[in-house]
Amino acid sequence: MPANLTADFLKARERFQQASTDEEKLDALQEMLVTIPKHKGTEKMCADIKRRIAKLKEQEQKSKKGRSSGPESIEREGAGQVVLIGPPNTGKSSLLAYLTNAKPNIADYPFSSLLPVPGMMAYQNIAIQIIDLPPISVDHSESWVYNIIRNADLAIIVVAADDQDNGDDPSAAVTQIIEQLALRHTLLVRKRSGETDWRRVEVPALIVLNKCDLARESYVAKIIDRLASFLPVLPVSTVSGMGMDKLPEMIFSALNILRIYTKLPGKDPDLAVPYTLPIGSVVLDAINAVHREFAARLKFVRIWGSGKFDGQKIPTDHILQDGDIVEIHCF
Ligand SMILES: Nc1nc2c(ncn2[C@@H]2O[C@H](COP(=O)(O)OP(=O)(O)OP(=O)(O)O)[C@@H](O)[C@H]2O)c(=O)[nH]1
Ligand SMILES: [Mg+2]
Repeated sequence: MPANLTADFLKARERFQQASTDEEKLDALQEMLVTIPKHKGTEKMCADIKRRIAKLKEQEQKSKKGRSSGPESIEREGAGQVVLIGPPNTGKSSLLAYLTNAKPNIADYPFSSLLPVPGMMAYQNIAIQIIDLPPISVDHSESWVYNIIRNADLAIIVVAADDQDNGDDPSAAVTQIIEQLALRHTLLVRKRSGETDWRRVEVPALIVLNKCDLARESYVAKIIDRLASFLPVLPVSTVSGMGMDKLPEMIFSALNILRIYTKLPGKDPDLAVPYTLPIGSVVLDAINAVHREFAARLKFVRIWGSGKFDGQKIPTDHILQDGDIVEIHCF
């Protein structure tokens, strides 16, 4: 049976044949698997592509295990992972130092950060991880920077308002960052659409316009207007502190998470340590977060929260709200 291969498939196969690294090969093979017409005549080819993908993934896993995690890999901590990205010298490291106890290198020359620096930001009763990254520029960025961004829960593009008299427009810098990431199949979005595939990821993002202490109010207002057409934007200054009190709340709400508390029957809930789950999570997600085994041994769940459910038994597909308290009864 003729395979009727599409132009997209042939392009991907050519890319595979010319690939020099395993990463490039894997990328091309995955594209081949998506674009190959699925019918009886291509079954063998599909199986062959899948076998090659599995082999490359296995090799990748093995080499990852053998390698001790390098300085550019950051272990996830807290209720969410937020990355600070942007052009050189805009105040990314200064923001990290302001929001957390971390001590990144801050300097008045560009490209002063070479490695990621994590810190923990306290927000009410949770901690959110903030990672300061080296700057992104067209001809100077390393691939691990993009990998960290792809895996983040939220990206903050940091641009600066200090160049008002040179006609330098921060929205041009924002466009460039968005494009640089799009080239690497990483889309910065207001809200995830869920329309992604194995290669394309969506990362929710905000813009922080820093160094507003150095700019005229009218200039800041004009730039904010422009930036707001891309993503939500907040004007700040890490020197005067302007706007900085609003940033933690903005980060928390952009993370799209809710806090759930648990209690033992007859006892008060522990309100100091919430579980955090994505908005839209149901009671079963909370049960699994507390203990994987509880779902199998579940008798019933009572919930307190939003004023109307005090102590009521609820089904496991009940949608949770921020601040709900659940009491799990097991056999
Ligand atoms: N006036 C003013 N200066 C700032 C502000 N934020 C940071 N700076 C200064 O700007 C310079 C660059 O700050 P960094 O925090 O190192 O900037 P960065 O974006 O991390 O720089 P790279 O890592 O090189 O990309 C330093 O001299 C800071 O003191 C601000 O809000 N206002
Ligand atoms: Mg820096």
